[in-house]
Amino acid sequence: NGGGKGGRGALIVLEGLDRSGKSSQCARLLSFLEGKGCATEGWRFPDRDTSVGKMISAYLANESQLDDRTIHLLFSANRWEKRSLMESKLLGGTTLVVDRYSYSGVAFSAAKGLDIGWCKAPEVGLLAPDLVIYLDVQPEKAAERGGYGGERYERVEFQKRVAEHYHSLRDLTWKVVDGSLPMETVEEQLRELAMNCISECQDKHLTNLTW
Ligand code: NYM
Ligand code: MG
Repeated sequence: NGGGKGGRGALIVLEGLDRSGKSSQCARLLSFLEGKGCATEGWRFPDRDTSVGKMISAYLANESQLDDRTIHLLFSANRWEKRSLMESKLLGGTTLVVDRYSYSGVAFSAAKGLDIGWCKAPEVGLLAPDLVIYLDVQPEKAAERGGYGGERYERVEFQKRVAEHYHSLRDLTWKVVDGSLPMETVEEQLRELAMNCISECQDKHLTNLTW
């Protein structure tokens, strides 16, 4: 834990549209923190390795059809099934860099027209992040980057609605980083945010998402 003895790890979440650069930045941040001697793991949601995650993955690949509320609850269940491991890692001093979390859950489902309050409800009681970094990229710009893999939701019109919902979820604790800046600039900003967060959260208790 960055040299601090006995402190807990930080729960650091990266959010953003598809093709906003989250996954690359998570990987870069992870190797930076490891290089600093900080106990760190990279996580992502959906975690496609669990049995729930496999159902989600099949849905996203259009290999199965599921009712909108059903898939919403599966995404949430996929976080719940990792909650206790997440808590023990953090309490054991490991910082987690997480690619997507509850905010993806709410923003993507609400973009389909589901009620926001209904979407938030199953997330209550999951661990609250110490830091949420939103990689801000215009939907059109993200689409231009190419590499939408043809999964469900990977259409610019849909991503625009997701962006609006992300916008309404932002609160004072979010750090918005301009994801259209050069990769190295974004990387530098993330390093600083993460290092500050890790040192500050040492004396803070873990809390739950309330919403
Ligand atoms: N997604 C992700 C949701 O709709 N709800 C969620 O709770 C989460 C975590 O899954 N388009 C969507 C956002 C993405 C898709 O994620 C797959 P990724 O990071 O592209 O593997
Ligand atoms: Mg994707």
